[in-house]
Amino acid sequence: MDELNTTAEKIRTMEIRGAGRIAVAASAALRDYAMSLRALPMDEFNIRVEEAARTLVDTRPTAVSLPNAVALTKRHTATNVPDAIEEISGNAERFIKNAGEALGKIGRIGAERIRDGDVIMTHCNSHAALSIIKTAFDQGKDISVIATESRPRRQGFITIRELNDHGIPTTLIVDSAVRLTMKKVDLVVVGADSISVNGALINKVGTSQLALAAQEARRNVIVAAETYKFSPRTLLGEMVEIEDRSSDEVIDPQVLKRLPNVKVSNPAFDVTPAEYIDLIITEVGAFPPAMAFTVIKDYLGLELAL
Ligand code: RI2
Repeated sequence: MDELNTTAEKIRTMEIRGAGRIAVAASAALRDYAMSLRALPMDEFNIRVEEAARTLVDTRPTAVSLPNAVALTKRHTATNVPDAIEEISGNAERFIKNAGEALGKIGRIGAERIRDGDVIMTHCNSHAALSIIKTAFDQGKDISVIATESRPRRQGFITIRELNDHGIPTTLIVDSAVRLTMKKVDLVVVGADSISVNGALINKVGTSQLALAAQEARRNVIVAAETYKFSPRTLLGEMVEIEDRSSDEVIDPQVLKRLPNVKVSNPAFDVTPAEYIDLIITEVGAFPPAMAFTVIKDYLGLELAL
């Protein structure tokens, strides 16, 4: 369980981050852990796999990619341990391969929506959103990007480094400059941590401000999301939990200690209603948010809701 706990800790502390990456890391960790349980009797094996699955899922509450990846990896119909390990390993290999290929497909499908000369605003650091932007650039389109800083953890700095290394002209802005800067933007491209059955997007806090400003300025908002970022449990009325992270990410704890009347709230995500989203680009096609149910039913399976 040591290695699995190490992965869980890296996800919790965000050493491994991004909804897609945590899903892939969790799937691999569960596979490796299951393989280490070869000597156990079947019922003990199942109990340990369930415990490990819970440990991974409990690390971060918002990105549904994590429970989806764990559920898709752990399921098996075997009656003996070697067969169960084989099924789980196969599930993990499939999930990890599909997740990798999905990024390329999203890039190609999404790039169709980018025109020559477009100025694209993005928020935080999304591999799926960047795949669209990089693909459009690689197709020879003359594009540039406005990237938000994305406080408090400043994942925007990861984004500007990646864009810089790709040779894409990029402007960094602070989060509060989003509305003012929207005038210069042609469209917004962001990633997703979860998409609920009503087509609402749950993504890095501040995303809904980009969407509001885009709506006001009549700019399109495109979401880049693998199908495993759709939330089957929202079908049962479950709400996506918004992760509240430590105040240490926002303010020096020593400074806060000297301010007895001040507390810090640090929600890591926010919700953008479907009305603010024009298109969701997945690896199986581009969907309006109203088709979220179809994506869940046809590409994830309704049994994941249970
Ligand atoms: P990809 C990230 O969450 C951001 O909110 C980003 O938009 C989303 O995951 C999707 O990222 P965090 O882990 O899977 O930084 O597209 O909290 O890389």
